[in-house]
Amino acid sequence: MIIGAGIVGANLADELVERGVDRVTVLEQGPLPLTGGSSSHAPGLVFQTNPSRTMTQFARYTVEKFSGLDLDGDWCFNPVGGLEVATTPERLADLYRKQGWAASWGVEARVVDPDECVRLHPLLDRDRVLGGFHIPSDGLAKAPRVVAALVRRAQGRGVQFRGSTRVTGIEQTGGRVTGVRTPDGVVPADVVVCCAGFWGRRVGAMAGMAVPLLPLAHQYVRTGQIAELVGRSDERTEASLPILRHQDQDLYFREHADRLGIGSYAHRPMPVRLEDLVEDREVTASAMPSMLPFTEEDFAPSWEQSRLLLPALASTKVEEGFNGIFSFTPDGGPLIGESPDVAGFWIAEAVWVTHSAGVARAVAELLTEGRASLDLHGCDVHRFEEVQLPDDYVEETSTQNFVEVYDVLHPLQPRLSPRHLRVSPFHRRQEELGAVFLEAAGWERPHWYEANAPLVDQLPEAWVPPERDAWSAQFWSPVAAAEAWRTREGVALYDMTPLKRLEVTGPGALALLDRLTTGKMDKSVGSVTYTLALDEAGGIRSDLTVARLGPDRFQVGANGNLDLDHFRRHAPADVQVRDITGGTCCIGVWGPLARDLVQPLSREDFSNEGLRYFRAMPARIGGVPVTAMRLSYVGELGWEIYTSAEYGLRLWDVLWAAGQDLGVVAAGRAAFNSLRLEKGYRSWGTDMTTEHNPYEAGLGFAVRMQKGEFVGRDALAGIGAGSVDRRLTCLTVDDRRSVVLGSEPVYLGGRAAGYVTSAAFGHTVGAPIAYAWLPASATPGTAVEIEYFGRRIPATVAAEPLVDPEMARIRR
Ligand code: FAD
Ligand code: THG
Repeated sequence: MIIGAGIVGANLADELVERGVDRVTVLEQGPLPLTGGSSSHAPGLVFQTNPSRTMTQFARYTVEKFSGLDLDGDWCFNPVGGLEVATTPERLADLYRKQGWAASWGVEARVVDPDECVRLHPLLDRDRVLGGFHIPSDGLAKAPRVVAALVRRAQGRGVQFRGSTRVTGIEQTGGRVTGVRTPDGVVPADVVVCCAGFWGRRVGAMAGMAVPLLPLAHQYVRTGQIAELVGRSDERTEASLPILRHQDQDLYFREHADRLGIGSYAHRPMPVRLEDLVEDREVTASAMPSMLPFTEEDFAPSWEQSRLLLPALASTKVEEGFNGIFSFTPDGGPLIGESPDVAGFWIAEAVWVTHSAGVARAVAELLTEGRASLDLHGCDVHRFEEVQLPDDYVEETSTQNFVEVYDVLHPLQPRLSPRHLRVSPFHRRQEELGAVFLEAAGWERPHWYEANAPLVDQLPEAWVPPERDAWSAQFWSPVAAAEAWRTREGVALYDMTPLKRLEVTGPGALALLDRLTTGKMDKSVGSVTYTLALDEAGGIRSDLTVARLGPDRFQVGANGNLDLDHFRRHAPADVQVRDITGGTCCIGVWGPLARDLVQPLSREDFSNEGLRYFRAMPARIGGVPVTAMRLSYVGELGWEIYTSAEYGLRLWDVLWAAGQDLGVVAAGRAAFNSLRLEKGYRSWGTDMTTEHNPYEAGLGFAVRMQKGEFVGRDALAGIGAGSVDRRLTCLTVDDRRSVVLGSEPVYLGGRAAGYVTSAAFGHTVGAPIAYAWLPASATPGTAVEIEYFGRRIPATVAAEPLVDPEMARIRR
């Protein structure tokens, strides 16, 4: 059962029948096929290039699929190409960054000069344009026609579509969906996928599911006739010039035969309350529930700007306009996933036309195969933390997303509000030390501490970091080099509180962990295991540490809320899975002097024999009850020291005071990320995802094939480190100074052959490090080039890890 016959619902019905699913029904509140939802008025610009690889792949599939569709011979996709223009130097630079994403994700595109911009789009004012980004395979999707074509095709293959049928409730028994309620009665269904677009929150609520999206209005107008366009395209072809973006002014343009359509994000955010919509009225191409009356004054500045960019508009005016409604989310990503409480109730919402076919294909794969071929972690509705689900958070952040939709955003740029949603117990001390905080999952996380600035002048010659370019210097400080130095040569305190922690307890806990991970879990109490959670196809869902704290009690160090959702979903009745992140805290005490700091504070034995590498024990440190785990993501001697939240500040103060003679520093995420890359430790979600198996990711050592059955085992049979064709590969930059940030394309023999996942300057090795997905043929010593803002930076494949391959530092 699919709710909603917009571009998402129609594509999903089509993808499901294509996979042999029968008895599919689509219920739609509006008439068919023009339902009155967002897809019924969308101008359908498809710009494929996106910072997210997954979103770009979704878009590529949309282009491919719609290109093969027509309705009675009329086009569904018009490949006019895409052109984004720059009118500021910052934007021009950003277009080069986009060119990099396109190359990384496999879209052919290039930055072009102003003359070429004008040749491609003759209406442009040559003097205003500094350059453009041209994507020949972008174009226009005719969304209402795609819906009509897909409805027809799916009907022909047995899908039932019922228009004018509103879903008013979700029926469930014993935590499973059984059907949906409509004014005509209950329609039974064992699987329900809600594709209700911006109505999604309302339908989600019927199943008790939080759907973090906000309906916002966005202005779109059509001009009168433009002399320069007469004769170029007719009503049937509609357009021949590339779709155009003028992101410096939050505008986009397309042709409607001899007129232009202009969309604007430049106006004030206009959140929409569903209660205020006029529903149940006739739907025509110009009047429907998802279209609000045009507010002309909001468009005035955009009209001015449009006329500056396209002087030909001087001879015409805005002839008609509307404020159209669609969905925004806290991070701009779509919302895909199954309800945690009502099995069989799924959503696929906050999806642009651009990504619609790709999202539908992924959902169809999830429903038929249990997994999607593309990495969905940025789309999964369970990526949000509890604090990110309330209405005020969703409204504020989604509105911010609307405002910033076309802004040039640095990958580390934090939102300014809401902040301070979650702070660790040491927050006050961190502020006193001049912590520069960025935000993740609602947590305030120190990136470096200004109190360490004097150490920069004391850096030994070999540790002095090179100057950075202005872009990579943002949200970075040379203080990070000092903190890395003190970690490798002294001792440092890291706030590990935001690391997601789950407690898995109960008689079935061991069996559950054994089944869901690749490691041997039946080890002695006190063992800690680095392990992987795989999907059925052997793709990496997460990498975890599992500490056995009691026969039936485990503490799992996880990567995020998706892990919580995964474990909860699979936990039988005799296992409890609890998120203990908030009630606890953690300090990583790491460095060659870590033992000198900790041992005098405790009567427990912190010697190498007393607590071996990858072992955990309860202890008291300065009178504070803790659990100490001997492991280190930065690759140094030391422990993760956990305690409950109320002792956190005391723990920090005790360690801090005792460390003064040893020159202890507080260190932040910037140093942390650099140190972990030097040690070759992967970061799930960035370095590897469900798209990669453990051998490709260099994590085969964490897979115990001999242990017996576990999820993903069958898929790995016969695969090994030697049989993969691509690998997560360590690169160092040859000039030892050009830093890259991630997502850049990597060229091998002059051809784009892969892309950077994580990158950082390696302070210990004195060179920038980049991890990249590359063909397995790129073995150590291979020369490659990384493209950064259009510049090719020579780099070399290195044997990894770069620091302490013999584990001497960590095991002493
Ligand atoms: P919809 O098309 O809204 O479909 C949801 C359907 O669910 C509706 O038909 C609705 O009637 C039905 N429904 C809701 N509740 C119920 C219920 N209780 N029972 C039964 N049925 C129900 N995207 C692009 O990619 N490119 C663009 O150029 C572009 N331009 C845009 C311009 C404007 C002005 C606007 C407003 C949006 C634009 N978008 C664009 C975004 C795009 O239109 C939407 O993201 C997309 O159409 C959403 O598709 P959907 O299928 O999720 O939602
Ligand atoms: N600490 C804890 N849990 C975690 C992380 C952490 N869970 C999520 C994430 N981080 C997991 N990532 C890693 C990556 C590497 C290591 C630990 C956690 C690590 N690896 C050793 C190595 O590769 O040499 C493992 C050696 C072994 O298996 O014995 O230490 O930061 N609590």
